[in-house]
Parts: sequence; C-alpha cells; structure tokens
Amino acid sequence: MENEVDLFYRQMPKVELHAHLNGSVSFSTIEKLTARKPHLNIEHNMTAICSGQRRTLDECFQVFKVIHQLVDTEEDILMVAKDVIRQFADDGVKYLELRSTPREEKNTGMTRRSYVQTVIEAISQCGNEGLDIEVRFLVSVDRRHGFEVAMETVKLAEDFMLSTDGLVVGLDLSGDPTVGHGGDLLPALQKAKNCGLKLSLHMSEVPSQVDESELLLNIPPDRIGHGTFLHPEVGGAQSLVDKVTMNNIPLELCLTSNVKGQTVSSYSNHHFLYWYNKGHPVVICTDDRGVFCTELSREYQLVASTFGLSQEDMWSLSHKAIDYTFASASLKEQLHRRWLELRPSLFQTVPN
Ligand code: 6MZ
Repeated sequence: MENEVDLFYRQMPKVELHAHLNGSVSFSTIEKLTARKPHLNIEHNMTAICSGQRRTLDECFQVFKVIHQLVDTEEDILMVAKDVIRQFADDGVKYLELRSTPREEKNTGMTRRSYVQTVIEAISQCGNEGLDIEVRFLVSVDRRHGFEVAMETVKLAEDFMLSTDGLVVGLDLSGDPTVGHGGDLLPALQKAKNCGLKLSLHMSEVPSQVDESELLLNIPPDRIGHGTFLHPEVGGAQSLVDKVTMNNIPLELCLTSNVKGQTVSSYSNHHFLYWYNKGHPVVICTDDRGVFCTELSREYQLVASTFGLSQEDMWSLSHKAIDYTFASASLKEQLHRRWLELRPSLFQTVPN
C-alpha cells in the first residue's frame, strides 16, 4: 500500500531527462523477454541490482550486456520502449526524454537505422494510446565504439531529427566512462551541435577525468550527465566548476544509480547538495530505473528525506526542470501551464 508521501511524489508532475532505454526495463518486461528467449537462461539477479545491493560500475556495465542479449530484435525494442514509456507515465512523468544507443545485430538483421525507427514507432504508438506523457528521443553515442561509429550515429540522429518533426531532439554521450577518451569524439559532438542537435554529455562520472571534461565543456554541452567528480573537493577542478556555472549548464543527477554503482559513497554524500546549495540548475533523474530498481518518484522522495527538503522545495525542483528540457518553446509553455493546473490538487490549497 502506498503511504501519503509515496502518493504525493507519484502524483507530482515530473520531467525525466536522463533515462537509458535498456537500463529502464522493468522486472515484468524482463519476464516477457526471458519467456521469449528461455535458451539464454537469464535470471532476474543478472538484470537488476536490487534493494541493499551494490556493484562496481564495471559490474553495472556487465548487466547492460545481459539485457542487450535479451533485447536484440525490432520486436523486442518496440515492446521494451512501449512498456518503459507506459511505466514512466504511471509514475507521474509528464515529459520524458528517452535515450538509447542504436545497435546493429547481425544475427537478427536489426540495423542502427531500424533500431531508431522502431523507438520512434513506439513513441508514436504510445501517443496514439492517449497516454498522459510527451516523449522525445536522444540518440546515444557509446564512447566504447570509437570515432567512426560516433560519426555514423550523429548522421543518423540528424536524419531522424529532420524526418520526425522534432521527436529526435538531441545526442547523448554515454557508455563505460573508463573506456576510451571523450576527446577523440569531439569532432562528432561538434558536428551534432552544429546541425542543431542538443547535447547531453556524461562527464566526470568517475575520478581523474579533468582533461576530458575540460575538452567537453569547451563545446559546450547543453546538459551534463552525472558530473560526479567535477568540483575540486572530490578531485575535480575549479576551472571545470567555473565553466559549468558560467554557461549555466544543468546537471542530470541520478542518486540511486551513483550509490549502487559506488561512485558516490552514500545518499548524503551525493553531489546534489554541492550544486543545489550554489543555486545551480539540477534535475533529478533515474538513469536506469530497471537496473537500479527505482522510480523517479522515489528519487524525489529520497532527495527530500536525505537533504531535509520540503514538498514545496521538491515541487520547485520539478517545475524548474521544464526549462532544462530540449522541448520546443511552445511545449515548455504548455508544460508550465500543466504544472500550475495540477498544483492545487496536489497541495490541496489555492496556488499563490
Ligand atoms: C554511462 C550508461 C550508464 O543505450 O542500450 N549507460 N553510460 N554511465 C551509466 N551509469 C550507470 N547507464 C547506462 O541503454 C544501455 C546503455 O546506456 C549506457 C551504456 O552505454 C549502456 O550500454 P541503451 O538503451
């Protein structure tokens, strides 16, 4: 049974800006996938890190490999993307920017292009179901795959941005941060920016990436994923903080992911507080809600209880996040109106 606080955060309208498709697959969807592919012998503890468990970041990346084995056809992608969108809608998310890495699977004939096409199809089918959620897509570049694939992915993202009437809004740089150097991908990222794609870049997710972060911040990106080790207190650099603050670049913060992946030692030590206390734009996100067994409403609740923030403070965080989306100006305006309409029933008072 949901208590009042759970209900408040579920009902609070929210924006989700950092959600990897294959990391967001729920237990019930995994069950459908394992039923389709029993020969893989995949058990639930291989696809999720549940309550109380922690893994190294490296072990987290092994989990994605297992999920990728389960999701290797266009049919799988369609089901997974629709389930993920419906589950975010059930959790009170009104605007979702989903991201995913186009994957080629020689065995099943899936191509990077058909992969993106299928995610777009899932978004449009969910739109036709009348779900109360707007969805946009960020095409992900996996840093592990190097420059050639990055360039190909940017081209794909550009083509779909032009052909989908604004459903594809940007490019994400992600993947195992300990592999490869983001600097090698700069021309691809710059090309994406020049053609009008918004950039959300994973940055300083692990220590000792000051040089790489300097280069990436020079572009500069429109949002930063994690940014765990940017500030000097944790081995980053003041010059990085200065660039982030000067350009007012919002940070996408995913508390449970960072704690379970052990890049942050505890919720109370999370860098949320550093940036929040500065008054810098931050947005609370899930990263991989399936793998880390969380939900966006739960992440909001955790931030409130860990840092002693009120429901009003949390409302304000959720409301401000609209400005950090890659949505068009008119959609942002529409979302702002929606938030103000929903506010009285949430607080059961007359809005100011
Ligand atoms: C960096 C991450 C990530 O793209 O197949 N991904 N990249 N840091 C993280 N922190 C835990 N979590 C997920 O979704 C899975 C892929 O998202 C990226 C990785 O590249 C992973 O393979 P898609 O939908």
